[in-house]
Amino acid sequence: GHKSVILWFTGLSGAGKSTLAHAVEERLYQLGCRTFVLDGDNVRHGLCGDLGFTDQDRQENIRRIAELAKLMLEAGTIALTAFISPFRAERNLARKLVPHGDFIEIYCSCDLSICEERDVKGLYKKARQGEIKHFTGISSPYEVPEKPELKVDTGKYSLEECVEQVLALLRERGVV
Ligand code: GGZ
Repeated sequence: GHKSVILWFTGLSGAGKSTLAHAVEERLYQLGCRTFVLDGDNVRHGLCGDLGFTDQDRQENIRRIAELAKLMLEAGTIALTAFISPFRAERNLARKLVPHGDFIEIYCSCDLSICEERDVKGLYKKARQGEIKHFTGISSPYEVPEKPELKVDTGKYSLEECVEQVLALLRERGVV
C-alpha cells in the first residue's frame, strides 16, 4: 500500500504543471499507486464549466478542486492537481482541508519570459494584445508560494530531472 497525499502543483500558464503532474503520475503508477490528475482539461469543462478567470471565479475554481482532491485523498488515491492557483489564500485553504502532512505544494518555478517565449497555445500573445483579459502574469497576479514543500525549477531543468526531484521528496516523506 501507499500513503495518500495531494500533490498540489502551482505556477504560471506554460510552466509545465500538467506535464510534470502526468509524468509523476506515470512513475507512481509503475510503483503500484492509485493516482488521479486533475487539471484544466478534466475540470474546467465540467465541474467548473461555469467559471471564468476573474479573481472570484479562480477562487471558486480552486475551492472546488480542493474539495475534490480531499475526497480523492479519502478514497485512498494520490491526487495530483495542476492549476495555476495564483492566490496564496486559496492554496492555504486547500492545505487546511486535509490532515497535516497530506498536502504537498509543488511550486513549478519558471520565469514569465520563458513561459511567454514558449507560448504553446498562443495565449500570452493574445493576452498582450488585450484579447484575453485577466491573464496570469500579464494582467492578473500570481502570488509566489512562500513555503512550498518543493520548488521545482521547470524553466531550467528537464522534465526527467523535475520528475526525479518530486519522486525524491515523496520517498523522503514516506509516500512511496
Ligand atoms: C490564465 C488562462 C486564462 C487566463 C485561459 N489566465 O496554459 P493553459 O491555458 O493550458 O493553462 C491556463 C489555464 C488556467 O486555468 P486554471 O484553472 O489553472 O487557473 S486558476 O488556477 O487560476 O483558476 C490557460 C487557460 O486556462 N487560460 N484564460 N485569463 N490562464
